[in-house]
Amino acid sequence: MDKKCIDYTLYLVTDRRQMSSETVEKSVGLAIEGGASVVQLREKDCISREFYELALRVKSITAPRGIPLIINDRIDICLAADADGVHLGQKDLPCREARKILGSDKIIGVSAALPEEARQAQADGADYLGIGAVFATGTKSDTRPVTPEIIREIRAAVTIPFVVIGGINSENIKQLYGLGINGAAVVSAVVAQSDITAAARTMRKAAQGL
Ligand code: TZP
Ligand code: MG
Repeated sequence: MDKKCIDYTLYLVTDRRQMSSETVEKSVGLAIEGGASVVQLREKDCISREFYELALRVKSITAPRGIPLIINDRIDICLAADADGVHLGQKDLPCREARKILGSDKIIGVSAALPEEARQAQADGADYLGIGAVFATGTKSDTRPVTPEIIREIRAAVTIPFVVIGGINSENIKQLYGLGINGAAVVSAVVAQSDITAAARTMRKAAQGL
């Protein structure tokens, strides 16, 4: 996986509580078919053994298709399953410590809602940022609002790619065009839809306008 060539256009985040398919693997496969270009496995209530085994099953879908697999929060699961990277929030291990553990090849993404957090993440070796919440979302409760003005400031503050996240759909994303965003990270706009492939296709087309 060449970290420098990752296509962040449609960054799918999983959520088993919202998905319309029977398994996480199935929603991931259907979303990739519709154009998801990165997959983040996000499990909030999962024992370690299950998370690990699920990561292996999801990797068997993503890896042959050349799609990067990012593990939410868990550096240990990333290493054990040999996933492509991790995504860390501001309350998770600091990026610079994660980089020491993971080495230079793994992808590290960091959530940021302020230019200073974005700057710090880049200085600490982050490969990309997740910026949000840009719109109201029912998927995550403890979000901080990010305005287009803040997105502009973050774009000016860092050179690494970033995706936006939070309540994004194929209509409201148009309000974010022209801000230098590299991709859209979505949960409900894809995995909660009855036709996951069609939803991903529509979302991808909209995200290509960013
Ligand atoms: N981080 C910030 S908002 C969010 C996360 C994980 C949830 C995004 O979910 P949705 O359904 O796309 O609003
Ligand atoms: Mg986290």
